[in-house]
Amino acid sequence: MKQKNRDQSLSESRELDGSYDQLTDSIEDDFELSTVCHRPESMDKLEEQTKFTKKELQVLYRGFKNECPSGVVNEENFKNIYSQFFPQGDSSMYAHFLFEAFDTNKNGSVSFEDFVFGLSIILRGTINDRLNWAFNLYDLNKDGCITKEEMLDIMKSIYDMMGKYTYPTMMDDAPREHVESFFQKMDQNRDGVVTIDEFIDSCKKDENIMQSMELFDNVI
Ligand SMILES: [Ca+2]
Ligand SMILES: [Ca+2]
Ligand SMILES: [Ca+2]
Repeated sequence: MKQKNRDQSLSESRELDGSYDQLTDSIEDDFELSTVCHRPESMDKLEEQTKFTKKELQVLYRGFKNECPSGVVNEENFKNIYSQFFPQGDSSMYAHFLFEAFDTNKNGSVSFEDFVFGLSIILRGTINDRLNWAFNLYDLNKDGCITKEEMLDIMKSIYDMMGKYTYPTMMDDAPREHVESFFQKMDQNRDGVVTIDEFIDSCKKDENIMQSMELFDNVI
């Protein structure tokens, strides 16, 4: 009896919301197809290489496929997705930097693998893993050190993303001041660039940075 009721309401909801069901069904089929037929080892491998369970990877994959049915994200898709989260500002520059940090094999697209490797570090990595990832994000030309100009570009892109309402025009100097104070702290040997060792060491000494990292631990 109970079963029957459930089936009944299920079929009713199917009728009401047929298109949605079709969509989720096809995503699920897609997922099974690609796991079973195309890449049987890939999910197992990803589970080994990341800090996600297979179940979590499946959920992430479904979301990824939903946003990007082709299975890869190019920079423009990435910017579009990102702009939805920051409608009040211009997130395109920051999204560009972030895209380059996610696209680890530098082929101009972020695959599901690129995506979960990055996410695994950001959300579940050790403090050192996360700081390494952040360093790579800030090191815009990926030459192994962060210049003041690179940090300023990143900082401006973050201010742009947050929008003019959050940071009114009278605070136009804010990014530069922010960078100056960061650099004071981080460039320990005063040679004008921040190396990975200086970066990790100064971040670990900074309570604010450490606290914002712990935030992730509490959310996920
Ligand atoms: Ca890639
Ligand atoms: Ca650099
Ligand atoms: Ca230095």
